[in-house]
Amino acid sequence: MAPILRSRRPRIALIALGAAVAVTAVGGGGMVAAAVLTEDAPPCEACRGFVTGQLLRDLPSSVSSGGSLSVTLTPKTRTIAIGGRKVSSQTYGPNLMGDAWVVSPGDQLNVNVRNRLPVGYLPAGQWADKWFQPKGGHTNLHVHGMHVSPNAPSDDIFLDVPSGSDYQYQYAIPADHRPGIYWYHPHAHRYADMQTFAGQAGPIVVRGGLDDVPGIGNLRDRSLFIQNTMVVGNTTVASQSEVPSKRVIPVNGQIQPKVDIHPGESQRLRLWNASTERFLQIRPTGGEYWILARDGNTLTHPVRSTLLQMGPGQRLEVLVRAPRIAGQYPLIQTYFDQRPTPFGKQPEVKVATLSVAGPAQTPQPVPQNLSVQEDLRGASIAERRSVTFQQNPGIAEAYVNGKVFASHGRIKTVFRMKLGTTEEWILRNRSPEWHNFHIHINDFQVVARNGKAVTGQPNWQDSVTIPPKESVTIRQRYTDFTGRFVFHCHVLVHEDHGMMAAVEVVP
Ligand SMILES: [Cu+2]
Repeated sequence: MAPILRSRRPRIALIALGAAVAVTAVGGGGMVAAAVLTEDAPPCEACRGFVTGQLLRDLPSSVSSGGSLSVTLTPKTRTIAIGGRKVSSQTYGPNLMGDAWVVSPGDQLNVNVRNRLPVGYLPAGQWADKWFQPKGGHTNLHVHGMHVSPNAPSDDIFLDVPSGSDYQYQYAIPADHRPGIYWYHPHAHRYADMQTFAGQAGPIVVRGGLDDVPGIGNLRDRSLFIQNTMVVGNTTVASQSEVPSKRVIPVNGQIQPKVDIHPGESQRLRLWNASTERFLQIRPTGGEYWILARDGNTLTHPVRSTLLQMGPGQRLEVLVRAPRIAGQYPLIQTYFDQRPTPFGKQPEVKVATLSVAGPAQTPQPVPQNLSVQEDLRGASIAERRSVTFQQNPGIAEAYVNGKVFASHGRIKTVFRMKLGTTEEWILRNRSPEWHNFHIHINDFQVVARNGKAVTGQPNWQDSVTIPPKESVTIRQRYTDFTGRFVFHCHVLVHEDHGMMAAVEVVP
C-alpha cells in the first residue's frame, strides 16, 4: 500500500559520552560508537494509565506433538491485564490474546470452542442498530490464512456456536501446507468486530520454511502480536465508540514494549496485524529491515524496507539488523488518514521500541534465496470477475457489488469457481475510505495495481489493501478443497455491516 507520511519526524539526537563520540573496534572488524541515542517519540494520549516500556514477553504457546494439537478456547468475560492494568473483557484466556498454536504441515489441529459469552451483551458505546441487536452471544472460529477445508468441522464460518454450547473444530492441515504465520479469531457475522476487539484472537505458527534457511533459522526469533483495543475505566469498550487517539495498540498484551537486541545483532521478527481496523505503517527509527514473508508466503528473495506495512489481518516476517550504536529506537506507527471523518484520523504513535544494548555483534549477511514461488502471471485464465467495495455511511451499510451480506437473512453465493482452475479478479474500492480485501482458504497473487502490471518476484498474500478510488488485480488457483466460504473487507466493522460475500468452489 502507498505510504501516507506526514512531514513531522521525531528528532534523533546523538549524545556523545564525554567530549567526543568514542569509536571502538569490535571483533570481526565491526565498529561501534560508544554513544546513546534518544528519540523524541510522539506523545501517546491513549497510553496514560498503562505501564509502558517493559521488556517484550514471549507469547504463551501450545505446541503440537506426535502429529496433533488439541486445545480449548473458552470465550467469556474475565479480568485480564493489559499493559499492567486490570481490565474486564471478553477473551479466550487470561491474556488479551489466546495462546500461540505451533503446528507442522500434516498435523491434525482440534479446537474445542466452549462459548460462555454473556447473552445479550453489547460493549459500552456499541451502537444497538439493526446490525448489532443484542440477540445473544453468538460466536464461531476462523483460522485466517490457513489452506484447510472450508467445510464443517473445519473452517466453516457459516456455523453458529451459540452461548452455552460447545463445538469441536477439526482441522486437517495438508502435508504441503505453507509454513509461516497465521491467526485465529471469531467470524460470526455482526459479532466479529466486537469480539476480536475485545481480545478474542491468537497466533498460529506453521513450522518449517524460514526455520530451515541458514542465517535465519538460527536467529533469535521474536513474536509481536499487534492488536487494537480501548479501555474506559476498568473495561474494554466498543471499537467504534471513540476517536483513534483514545485507542491503544497492544503488542503481546503490553503497551509500547521494548524488543531487546545487541548492537549489530540480527533477529527474526514475526509481526501480526491482529487489529480489527488499523492499517499499520510502522516506521523504524534505527536498524535495517528486510521483509522475508507476507501472509504466510515466504518471499523468493528478501526485500529491504523502511516501512512495515500491514493491513488489518495481515502478517509479515522480517529480519532486523540492529544499529551498531546502543540506544532506544522507537517503531512508530505513522499518521494515517483512513477515512474522511474524525474517526478516520489516526495520530502518529509509538508501537514498540528496539532497545539496543549489550556487547556488539558482528553484522551477518542476509541470506538471499529464501524459497521458490509459483507465478500465475503466465497461467491460462478460466474466468474474469469484478468485485466492488462500496459504502453508504448514512445508513451504516457496506456493500460488495451493491449488495449487503445476508440481505434479509439470506446468504447468496455470488461466484462459483471450478476446482483446479485459475481466475483473475479485479477488486475496486469505490469509496473514500481504505479497505482490505481478504479471501479464505486459497491465497492469491497480486498481478496489477490500477491496471499497471506488478513486476518482480511473485507477490502472494491472503489480504490486500485497496486505497480509496483504486483497484487491485489478483489471480487465484482453487486447489484441494470444494465448498463454500467468503471474501470480505478485513476492517471488521465493514464486514459486520455487510461488506462480505459467499463463494463456492465446485468440482
Ligand atoms: Cu472495508
